[in-house]
Amino acid sequence: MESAQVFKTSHARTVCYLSAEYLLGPHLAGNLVNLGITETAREVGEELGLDLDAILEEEEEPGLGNGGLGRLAACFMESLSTCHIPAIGYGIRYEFGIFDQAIEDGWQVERTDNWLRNGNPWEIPRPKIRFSVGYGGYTESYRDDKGRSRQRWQPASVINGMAYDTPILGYGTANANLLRLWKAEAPASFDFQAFNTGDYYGAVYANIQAETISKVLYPNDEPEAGKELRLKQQYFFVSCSMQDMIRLHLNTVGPLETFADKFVAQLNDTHPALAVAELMRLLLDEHAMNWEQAWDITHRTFCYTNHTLLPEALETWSVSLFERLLPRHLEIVYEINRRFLDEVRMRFLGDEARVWRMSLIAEGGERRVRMANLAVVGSRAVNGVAELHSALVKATLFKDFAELWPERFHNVTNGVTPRRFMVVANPRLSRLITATCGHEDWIRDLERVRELEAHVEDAGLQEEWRAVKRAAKQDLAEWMNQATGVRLDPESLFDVQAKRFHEYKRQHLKVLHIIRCYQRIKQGQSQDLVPRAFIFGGKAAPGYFMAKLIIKLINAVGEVVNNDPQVNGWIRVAFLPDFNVKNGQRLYPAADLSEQISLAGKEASGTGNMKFSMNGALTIGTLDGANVEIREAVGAENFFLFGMTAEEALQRQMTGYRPWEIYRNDAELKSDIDLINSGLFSHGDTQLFRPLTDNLVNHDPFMVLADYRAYLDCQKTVSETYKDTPRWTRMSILNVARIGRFSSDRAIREYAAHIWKVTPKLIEPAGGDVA
Ligand code: GL4
Repeated sequence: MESAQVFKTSHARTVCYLSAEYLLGPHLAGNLVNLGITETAREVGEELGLDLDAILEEEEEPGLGNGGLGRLAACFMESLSTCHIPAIGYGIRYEFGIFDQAIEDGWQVERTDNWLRNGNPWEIPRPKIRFSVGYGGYTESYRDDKGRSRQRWQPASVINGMAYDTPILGYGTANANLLRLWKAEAPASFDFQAFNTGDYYGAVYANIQAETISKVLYPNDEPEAGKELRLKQQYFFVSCSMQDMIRLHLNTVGPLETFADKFVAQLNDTHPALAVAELMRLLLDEHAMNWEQAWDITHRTFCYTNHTLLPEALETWSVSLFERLLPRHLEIVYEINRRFLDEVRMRFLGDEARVWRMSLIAEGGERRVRMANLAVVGSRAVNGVAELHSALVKATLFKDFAELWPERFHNVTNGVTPRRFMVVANPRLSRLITATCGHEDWIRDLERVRELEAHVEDAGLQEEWRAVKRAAKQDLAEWMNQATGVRLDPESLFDVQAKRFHEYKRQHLKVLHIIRCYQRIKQGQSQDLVPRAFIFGGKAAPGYFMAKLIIKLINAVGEVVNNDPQVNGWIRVAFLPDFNVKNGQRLYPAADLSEQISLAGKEASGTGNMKFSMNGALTIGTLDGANVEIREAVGAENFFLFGMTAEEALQRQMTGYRPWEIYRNDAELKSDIDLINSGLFSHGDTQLFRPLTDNLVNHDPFMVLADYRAYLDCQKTVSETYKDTPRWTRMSILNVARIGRFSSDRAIREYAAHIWKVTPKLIEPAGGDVA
């Protein structure tokens, strides 16, 4: 309340983060850390006979996101508060977040995530903050009281959005920002006409329809777009948010002419890109501005972050669906496009092919609205999420736009919050860092973990460092045994790949490595190996057949490997079910090796790579996403690099990639794939994994086979290095010591300075004290 009051009265410039996803994770532990009262809470709990850890275990996490993109939004909200930047996070209060994953007979099974079942003590319902949102209907021209010709929208149906606020605390500060999530509801009274004519059920049904809009999160990471309800969701939250921003502005600052000075709105990917058209509509139709004025404000308000280059994740909506749902917005998009394409034509005389490529409307075949183009045209800044990704954004996806507006394109490399992913997740390591550096300031200024570097040769520190890792591995082993019955040996190398399942992330490359280890041990060639526990975690989109088959394959290989006494002392395979924020917090501290093995050019950034490294895991990875910068930061000698570069991969695709030739020419690879096809992992069923193996041999869109040999060679280096315990420990310490750049505080400060042009506003605590 203090923050809200100060931001209001001081007219502080405010960041509005618009995101369809927030993967928050449990609140309690994070809030205790940020208030500096974890130990106090523990002691008070003890006096009352309550065990704090048991209480923390109980908390149901709000899983309102799929993966990296949603978790990034959560880290950013926490860093915005920590960095004292006035901000509001806008999103959707899904009644059902990301599904809970169970594993049955090795297959992923989805269960609904009923996170609100026992209520949600963290949110504040705001019944007075409600907006109506229209859909469908038609538009019409009319003359206003000054005789000017204007356009207005008569929607066919209207629903309400109500605000639910969750305070997001910063670390060691009184600053708190709001996460404002919208819940869809029927308008106050239901259809009385239907009610009066006796259609009671029909009238209530319409209400139920309204509420479906915020019912459930679409469970696709890198989604395949096109669902009508998803477009409704997007418009719903964007419309409520824009109306709320206008309300706030009118209530505090005043005239809308200064709207873009008060607010900057960050589009988290294209999911909220409709906000560009919605703000235009509100300014033109509801606030009677002319086009030039409205466009100037809109264009100065928005900035857009691109999070993926995968073509299937680039949102487009069929013009016919768009028109049916949002007829007024389509008119506005057409007018934006008309003016924009005139600009392109003037700049590139006669280049109609370029005009065709840049248009907000894809022509030829079914006409579609291109949301990414709308986001770029409607924003004053566009950024990618890692250096490589931002370069590819300019060179490929938005090449034409970067030629037209080079100054509009930026990079801001992602980061993650050290409060959750170090202090909360790994208290032992955090204590050791604090003891070694002699202060806790690294928690708010992660660059200061670099002070560890001075102690890297200290044998005492090395010893304690190993003990910390060992204890985390012991914890995870116990948890795993409870959850899955798989026994892991804490003495073995914990080799972890945890992230959403997607072919481009190449979990199947990891599986081929496991099968190779298995065969080598069976053939008595284990001399190059070290005992390893292969640990996977991650969800597959429920409709993504290949990803689900890879999960099944992992579990199938695990069943054979874990039950074969001949290899048991060497390797184990475990699948941690229901990878989410809470389970991630168990995993990151326990990892020795972090698998970041996507095909170069495909992973925009990755953030798991940062979380593992922060917890002292060494990375085996390709030159993809933020791996490139992590390797630069921690030192090439402390990173296991393998595989093609993005450029090499592209070259090879273009000159004709023939995976079957690799398959035929590499005897070990062939025998690994053939072993899958033999039915060994499927109780004799030789067909079960065929879709996967046939695809690898014949198409291999993510070039698993091309990187197989390099990956195995690199894994050999990993094993050799692991045998040299002091060396591995030094590398681990250096990974943590040099990871400071990858704090989300740094990312937020870059956005604030270069993109948002917003300055911190420190809140002085009123009354009570903040640690
Ligand atoms: C993602 C990227 O795939 C991931 O590399 C990135 O770290 C994350 C946050 O920027 O965004 N894009 C989509 S879509 N989902 C993601 O996780």
